Amino acid sequence: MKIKRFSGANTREVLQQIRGTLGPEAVILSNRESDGAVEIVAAIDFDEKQWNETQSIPAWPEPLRTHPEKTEAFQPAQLPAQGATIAPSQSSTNPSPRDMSQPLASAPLRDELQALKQLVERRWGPQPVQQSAQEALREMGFSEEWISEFLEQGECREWELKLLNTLQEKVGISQTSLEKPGLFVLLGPTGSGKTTSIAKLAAAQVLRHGPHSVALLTTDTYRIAGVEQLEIYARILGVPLDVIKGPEDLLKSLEKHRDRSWIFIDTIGMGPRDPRLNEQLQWFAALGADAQRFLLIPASLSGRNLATVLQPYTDIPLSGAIISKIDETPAFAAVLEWLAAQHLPVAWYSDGQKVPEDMHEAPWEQIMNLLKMNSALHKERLADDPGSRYHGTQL
Ligand SMILES: Nc1nc2c(ncn2[C@@H]2O[C@H](COP(=O)(O)OP(=O)(O)OP(=O)(O)O)[C@@H](O)[C@H]2O)c(=O)[nH]1
Ligand SMILES: [Mg+2]
Repeated sequence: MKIKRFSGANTREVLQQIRGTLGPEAVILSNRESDGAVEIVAAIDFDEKQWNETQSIPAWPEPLRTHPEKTEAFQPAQLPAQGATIAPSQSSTNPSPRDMSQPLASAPLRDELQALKQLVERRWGPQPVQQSAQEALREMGFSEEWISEFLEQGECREWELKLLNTLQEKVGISQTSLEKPGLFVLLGPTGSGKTTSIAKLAAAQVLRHGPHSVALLTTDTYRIAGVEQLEIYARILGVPLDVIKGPEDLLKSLEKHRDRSWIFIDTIGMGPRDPRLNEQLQWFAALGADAQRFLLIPASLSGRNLATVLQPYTDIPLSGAIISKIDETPAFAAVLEWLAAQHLPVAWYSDGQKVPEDMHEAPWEQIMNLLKMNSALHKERLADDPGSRYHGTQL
């Protein structure tokens, strides 16, 4: 057994000396503070029997200063791991044999070691993972309330995978596919991209099945150039366009085009308080399961705007949402939160004005990539490598 006394300005320094001299297996036999210095007696190859024989020798007698092998008697402590609480302390003013009923470490020493421990945890513990997840989710546009609920649900290390699963489960993907013929109605706030999206969807079907499979209808009779915009697309695609002024027109047109497999209906965008909006929504609600209604949601909508503007559309049955203009916003998670609350799945998303290439199907892996790529955390990467911009699956 080798016993040695070490001293230094503070516990940390002395522990380092002990580790350096005796190694990590050393045990601490005693410690005390004297004249602002810390003294610790430590041993290696500790022999309890041999040690107990020294118990008759009074602790910290004067000769001990010159014979460090002989020291006070008490249970030895293993050299603590970095930051762990260590063995006992003795009063420097009244050296006496240690009272075994007293706590092993003095309050200042305990505090110092506790502070050390916390420092280590802050730097290398689990907290940074949680923090970086929190920051990334904020950058994506999730609300504070949503983030805390999400992070409370357990382990944060795999948070991206957990987010993907959560979105898949709470929002989901619309079962609608352009593969199957149908009547597709696009609804949504003013300027959300309804007409452009109709053009994109119709163009994709014309390219696949030819112009005879497609017809376009529009209710946009109020706005100057409302019809003209779609007329231009209809002419380019070589498909018919009917203007609908009421429910009778709608039924007549549907009858007229019953041999066409894909019918797309563009609707007029109106403010949420416009009474005509409800009237129009009722026309399409009346079509029941014969029609598939999709809500266009600009990716940049958030907060109270989002809830107010979209509220009128929550009263009719919808098949899914189209998130538009994803290219225009760095953070669109607010839209995903709203969709989750409404249990409304995503059908497509658009990320540009080009017809038809800027409309995409929406598997969640792609939406997750867009969330990450758009968020500020990824802007730097984008700047370094513009080619890394993600392009989704085209229609
Ligand atoms: N950047 C970007 N612009 C888009 C996208 N989709 C549509 N736009 C543009 O947004 C503007 C409005 O699009 P429209 O298709 O006319 O929108 P709307 O919903 O039909 O508008 P109203 O009929 O007035 O209600 C046009 O300039 C489109 O080119 C998109 O995904 N990204
Ligand atoms: Mg329009």
